[in-house]
Amino acid sequence: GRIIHLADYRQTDFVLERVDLTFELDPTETKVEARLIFHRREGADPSAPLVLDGDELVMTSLLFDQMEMDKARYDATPESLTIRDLPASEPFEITVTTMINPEANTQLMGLYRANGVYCTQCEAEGFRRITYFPDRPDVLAVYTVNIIADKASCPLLLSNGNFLGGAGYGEGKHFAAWFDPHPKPSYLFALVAGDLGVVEDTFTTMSGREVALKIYVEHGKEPRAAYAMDALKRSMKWDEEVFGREYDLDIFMIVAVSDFNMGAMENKGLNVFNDKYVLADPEIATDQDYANIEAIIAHEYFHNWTGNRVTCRDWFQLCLKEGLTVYRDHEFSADQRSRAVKRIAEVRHLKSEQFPEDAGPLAHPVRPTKYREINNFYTTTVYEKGSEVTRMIATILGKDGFKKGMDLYFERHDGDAATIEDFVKCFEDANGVDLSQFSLWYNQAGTPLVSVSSAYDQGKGEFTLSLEQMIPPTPGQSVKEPMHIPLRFGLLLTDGSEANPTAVSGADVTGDVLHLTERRQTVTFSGIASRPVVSLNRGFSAPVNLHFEQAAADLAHIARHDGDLFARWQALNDLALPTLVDAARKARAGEPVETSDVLADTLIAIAADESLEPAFRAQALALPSESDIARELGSNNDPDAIRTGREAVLAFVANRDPAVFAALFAGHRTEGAFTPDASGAGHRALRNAALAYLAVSDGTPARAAEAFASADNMTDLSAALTVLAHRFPDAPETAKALEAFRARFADNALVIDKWFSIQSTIPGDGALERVKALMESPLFNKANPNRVRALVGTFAFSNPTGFNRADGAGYRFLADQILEIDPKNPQLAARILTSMRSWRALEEVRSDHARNALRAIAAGEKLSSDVSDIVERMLK
Ligand code: HT7
Ligand code: ZN
Repeated sequence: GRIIHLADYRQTDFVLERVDLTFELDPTETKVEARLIFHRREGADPSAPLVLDGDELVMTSLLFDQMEMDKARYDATPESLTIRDLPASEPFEITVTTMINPEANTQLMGLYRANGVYCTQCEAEGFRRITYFPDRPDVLAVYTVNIIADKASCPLLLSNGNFLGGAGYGEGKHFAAWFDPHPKPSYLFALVAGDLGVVEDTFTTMSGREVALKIYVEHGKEPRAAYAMDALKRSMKWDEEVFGREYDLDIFMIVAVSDFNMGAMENKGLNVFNDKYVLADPEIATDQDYANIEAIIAHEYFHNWTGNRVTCRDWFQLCLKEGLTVYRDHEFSADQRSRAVKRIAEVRHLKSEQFPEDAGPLAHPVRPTKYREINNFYTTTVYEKGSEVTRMIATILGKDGFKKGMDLYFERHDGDAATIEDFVKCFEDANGVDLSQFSLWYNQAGTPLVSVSSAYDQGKGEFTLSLEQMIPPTPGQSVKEPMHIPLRFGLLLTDGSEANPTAVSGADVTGDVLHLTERRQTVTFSGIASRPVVSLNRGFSAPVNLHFEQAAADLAHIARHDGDLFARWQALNDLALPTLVDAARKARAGEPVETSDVLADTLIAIAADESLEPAFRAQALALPSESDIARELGSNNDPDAIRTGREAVLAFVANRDPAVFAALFAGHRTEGAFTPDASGAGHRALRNAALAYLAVSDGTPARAAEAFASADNMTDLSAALTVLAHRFPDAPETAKALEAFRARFADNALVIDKWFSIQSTIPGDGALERVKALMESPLFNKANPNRVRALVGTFAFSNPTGFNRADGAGYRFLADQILEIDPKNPQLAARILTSMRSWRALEEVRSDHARNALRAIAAGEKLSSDVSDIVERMLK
């Protein structure tokens, strides 16, 4: 495929006024008739042809103003339809008919049929697989949709907007008509048809309109949609209260489907979800599943304003809707749960997913300037770093300033296809500020490194911070400008209170935010009576790496006393990382690992502190992961040594005071009926974190086996099974528990995915053989993306020692899988392949094997543009 450049953007020559679609659904021969009314844009070249996009299309008829079109006036290929000699100004009508095969659509883009349900996925460029169309987000039109289908197998016929009516239609068929009054781009089109059960409710908006809410799921699974419905109503209310945004149709529908490439899709009025993010009850869903459902339901709903009412001018602007909407769903979850705990989870995720992407061959700016395959830009950089950039705008402008900017954005751009420049300008205009330096966050890739040192002058009562920023080179960007980095901070005194400097010089400091804007800055705080401990980048106000050699005692002080709970967790993390990095180095050199009393004692003190919320204590107990350690090491990584070192530190903590863990395990059992709220989840998280440590100090599977046997919810059941499988893979108790779990949930694919994931992440050399054996299980289905992600994806992404086997067998296995998946589902293949994004940071033996595996993929025949784009960037 060719490379698309942001700089080449230009408007279309034709304006699309209306779209009328008629679908005659059939599993293998669906007929799509599209009536499109266009006029030439004022000022456009009067001789320019109309060029419509297609993808694997077969055209059976083409009419111009309802008359068969002269063959000399058009060219149709599967990839495009070009029509010449069109009117200079007056509107005209094109009616194009295509035939498509939903059964054969294994890519899951466009119209497909899986499990007997017809369903569409059009973002980013799926609509062109349905009909010829100007398939780009800046073409907005009003749609009418008619659906004709077999009445028995498809009693349900859904599309965007409001229901117009329906009736019988010949023998055994019926039809339904839908009208969406809101102009929309084609990527937000949706159609669903099939036989599904429904859960219904209503929501009364702030202006008093009643909206019908419907969630469609497989028959019999209706009770499992109750939590999603609850989350939806809370999302609708929150968007009214916090952003002043009201829903704008009479009906809002969600459909859960079992075959889906991503989490969910925000089609106007008709969101389509991966059923994994809808279905839940205590027997099948973990607390994490509930939290994910809440977040994704909110995310897709929030897109109604940030994405749908205000959409993107082109796909380079993807972060305009995604970064902003992730920020909104993060804020929603923070308001629904514990803000600090939510922030810790976000930062953990950002560091473990986005930071590696930004440090490797796939690094790209939050707003890229070129792409080959847009599907490959639905990345953690666009989503999560995009959200962090939005969060920084809120940090810089304050809550009210941010609100003013958002209000102006909705007022100015409702109904528009906007750009990042439009967005930033709203914050500038609403607040009278200049955000041009800040905008570098959208354009410069790479995680900034901020190096810090401090000095205290007792005589002068002055404390100085010296800061230096460096943005590492990334593909295509070797030289970078200094950025505007907002750092929240506090100066902690020995008694835990905060110093209030009488004066500050050397940087802009507003409230508790220090604005680092130059390459190097020295900031002096006056009137400081005793040496303070700096708590820097509180709340992770800026997505940067900090290099600040703070004494272990200072970090322990922050961990125990900071008023900001997030800062306490961060200090613990900063305390643990050097110990773990050193342990990995020692293990690599075959030397004994040194442990740390301060670390163990601080961890245990926080875990045992009953004044702190349990969810926070559970987060505190989770040591930085093997991939966190790998990232800190940076290069020449040996995953086995990293694990050996980490295991030694973990064993030291586990054996330091097992009675504390035993007390936590015993004291935090949740009794009575399960509730998926944050408080209950916190108790379970703390109890299960304690169980993981106890398994190490016990050295036997008895306690975990007992926990497995007595668990009365999926959170506890899967936690116990994980401890058994990961700590005692060969124990008979483990075999028994795995078999009991399989037998109990064999008819529930979503739960079996947990069974696959738990086993695919058992560390060590045996993992690959285990994964291969599981792929032979009758419960595995390589045509289903959730199954493939749960087994193959989880193995490659989350089993560092098993996947990165020194003999390279893990990489060769992945290469074979990618080549097998690619012809059927290129998006899925490309995404799983990104698990190798940090291959260059591996030690030489492994990186040689990894390179060879990547080359084997690159040499594959008929690679999709998705996979070839990723593999070529990784090898560059
Ligand atoms: N906007 C959606 C992104 C998306 C997608 C979803 C399902 C399948 C294919 C997809 N391609 C892009 C999801 C979201 O961010 O809300
Ligand atoms: Zn989104």
